[in-house]
Amino acid sequence: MKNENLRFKYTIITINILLFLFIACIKNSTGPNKSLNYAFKFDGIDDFIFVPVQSTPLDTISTEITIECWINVNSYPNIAPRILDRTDSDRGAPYGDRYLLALFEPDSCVVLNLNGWIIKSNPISLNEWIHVAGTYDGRKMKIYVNGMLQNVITIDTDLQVTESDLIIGNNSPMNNRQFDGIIDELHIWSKCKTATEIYDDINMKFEESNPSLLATWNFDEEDDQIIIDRSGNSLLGVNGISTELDSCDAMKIEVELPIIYKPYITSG
Ligand SMILES: [Ca+2]
Ligand SMILES: [Ca+2]
Repeated sequence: MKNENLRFKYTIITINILLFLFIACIKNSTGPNKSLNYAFKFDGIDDFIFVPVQSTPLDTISTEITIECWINVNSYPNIAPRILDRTDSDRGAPYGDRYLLALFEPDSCVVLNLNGWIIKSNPISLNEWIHVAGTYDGRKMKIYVNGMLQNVITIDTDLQVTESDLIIGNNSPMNNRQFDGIIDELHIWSKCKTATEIYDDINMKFEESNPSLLATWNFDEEDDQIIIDRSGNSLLGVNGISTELDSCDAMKIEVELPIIYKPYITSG
């Protein structure tokens, strides 16, 4: 009788252990895999990603725009390292600058440039992740860092369609605005996002979720030569000179993006 009780006890314990292991296994297989986030590291020398965008939905941008992404800046190899650049080189600066998001070395800040109109953020830190966003509603340009409004200027310009392609991490064809650092989760919207939307979306990944989302490159695909746009507009990018390995390839690396704590959003 005593042996039977003991056997019963051990059977119950074994079943509990197996049940625990089974549940742990299921949780593990269905839970979020935090390690699967990839970004591109640009060497500040000649790296770039080229995205052919002429005659694509990006040309529908006319009065409103939002450009946002995560960056981790290592250094300033030149006066204005490009995060994203779509310029019309035929028209010459500053009017050829249709839209771009860049760093500005003399002030150690981020700038949004629309048709030569420039708005600057406060100084940013090197070697830490920051989320940056630039918006335009047809009248006001705004720039945000980590969901905080940094600056507002009132301008009067339409965003002209330009016959040029888009470069991430550099300009083209001059190759003198190289970015030294990491870029991730880059989105272009045909609407002016509000401060609340920018903050709320900081940690979001988008996939064909919004008709005003014209391009979204999260760089999470395994391939490091063809860059996938997940907006539904199929704005595919090429890493470097070609889809072969080359010296201008940005390096795909695994990163963990930070969570922003205690947001402070200023309305403006
Ligand atoms: Ca990513
Ligand atoms: Ca390549």
